[in-house]
Amino acid sequence: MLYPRESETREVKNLSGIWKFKIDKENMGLKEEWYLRPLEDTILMPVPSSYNDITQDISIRDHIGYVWYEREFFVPSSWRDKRVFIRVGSASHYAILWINGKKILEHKGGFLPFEGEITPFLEFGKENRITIAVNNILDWNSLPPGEIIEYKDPIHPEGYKIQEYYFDFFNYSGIHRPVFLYTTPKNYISDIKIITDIKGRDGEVNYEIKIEGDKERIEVLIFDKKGKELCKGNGEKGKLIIKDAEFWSPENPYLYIMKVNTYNGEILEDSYSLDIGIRTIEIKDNKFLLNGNPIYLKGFGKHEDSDIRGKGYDPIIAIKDFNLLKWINANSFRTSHYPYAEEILDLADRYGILVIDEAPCVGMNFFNRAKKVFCEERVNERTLQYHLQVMREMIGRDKNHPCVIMWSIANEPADYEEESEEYFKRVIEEVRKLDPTRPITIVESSSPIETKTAKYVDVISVNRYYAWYIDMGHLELINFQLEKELRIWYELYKKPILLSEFGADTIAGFHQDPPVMFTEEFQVEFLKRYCEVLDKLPFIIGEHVWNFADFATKQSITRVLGNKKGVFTRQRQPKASAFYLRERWAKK
Ligand code: GCB
Repeated sequence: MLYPRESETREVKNLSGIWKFKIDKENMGLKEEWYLRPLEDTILMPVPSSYNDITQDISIRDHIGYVWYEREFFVPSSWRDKRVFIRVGSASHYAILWINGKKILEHKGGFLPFEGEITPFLEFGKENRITIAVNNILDWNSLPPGEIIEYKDPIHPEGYKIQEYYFDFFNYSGIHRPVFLYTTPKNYISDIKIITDIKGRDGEVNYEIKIEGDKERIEVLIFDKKGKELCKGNGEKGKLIIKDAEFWSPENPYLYIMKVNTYNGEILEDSYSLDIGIRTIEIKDNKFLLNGNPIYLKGFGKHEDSDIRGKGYDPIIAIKDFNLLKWINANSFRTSHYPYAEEILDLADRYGILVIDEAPCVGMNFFNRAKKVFCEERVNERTLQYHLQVMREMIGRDKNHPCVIMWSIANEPADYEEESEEYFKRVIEEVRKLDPTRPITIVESSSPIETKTAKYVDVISVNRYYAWYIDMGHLELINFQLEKELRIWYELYKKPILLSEFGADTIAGFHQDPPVMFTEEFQVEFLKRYCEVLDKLPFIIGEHVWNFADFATKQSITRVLGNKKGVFTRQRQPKASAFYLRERWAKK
């Protein structure tokens, strides 16, 4: 799927802004066909944003089920002979979209875009109405999974239910990413796939173009940053060589511009431009190679999360976060625990930050292992089919970003269960088919002996919390326990290992020396000891601290106003550990 971009032949209208909004308290909207006429009794709601923290109304924050969004938009008469598309960046977690009362689209999955053509349903030269119903319910066939628990006991009122989920971030809901209208000509470029390679000092760009409609003459051009044309090709498929190329890397995130033009005779029919980075990725001798050179990953697991906006995309927070990543000398992050807005990947391409792109497969695990996850009533064949669909959508969207260096297919699933093996084997097979160029990882909380999946991946990612969840406060055990376990991982699988999570909740401004849990001193000491171990082990390819910033979670006695493992506060101010990491990563 191509991101909406303007060109000689395309126009884009951003429908982000203030929409009308209504909570469907009794979940009656579909039955009462609210989409047929303008919504009544609405309040105002920004798009993109989560709706949960925008009002003072607790029933909106904690609503389970449908909410409705609506706005008018003007379609110029000049668009009459074009195709018009609507594209929603994401709506968490299930959405139905109507234009002027006609159903156009339905989409399941809260972290990936969906789009469709709306030309026949539009009034040209007039106002049109868009209605989107968004449902935030999670079940065992959604990703992430969840379940509605209805209490049937004397201490709860009859019919009382909650949305339960087993992942550690707040189930923010709403339209989280921008909504665009865009036009294309009748015959248009619907997809571009590129794979780059390096041959000596030259860069190779292999491209594949998909056209919807009549196949016209296709021309592919590559320009340097300054707009100088470097090479040119023809046809749907081909290879272009850039002589003496600049290769994309964190130190030099050089982006070329690839422009695809289609012609009807001599007349330009469609044109689409894409930023491309030339780089290679390879796992060799237990090293992660970028452009043939070993690279050590320094960075974080992140979240799309900030005050008031929740999971709503905000360029202000996005740029601040990239500035902080650069300031702290990080070179990478994982999109824990779902694919982030494509706008974020565009920025990572430009800032030279490497990204591990993670599927929204999180919370497939119970604390109580006696309760099975992979079974007919929970994660079953339907969940698997949906997981495969999500991988197709995610790779379809992100395949051309040079910043994306690895696919993570799940975070901490119950992969100690026998049935999980077949499930993830099939996910991995699908991902390899979709993209043979990038390595695959799965993020493990299972032990090296229990996991049924580690043998199938290229890089083993391990989340560990010694001295936090295990032997709480016992900093002195970290070196012994971590080193011992990491060596076992390596001995058993002989694969490179990323420590993908390690961290300690820390309340900014809490101090005690000698350190105790929750103080800034403890977080520094904790991270230092983990790093001492990592520095000793040659098969470690990187360290991602949990988490970049404090973030919201559901309410629980183990979370005080959310998860506080951030190296930055939720307002993006540094804790003491930020200065420690900054110094360490400057030298690493
Ligand atoms: C984990 C999870 C992450 C949690 C973190 C924690 O292992 O992957 O989502 O937030 O631990 O802080 O407990």
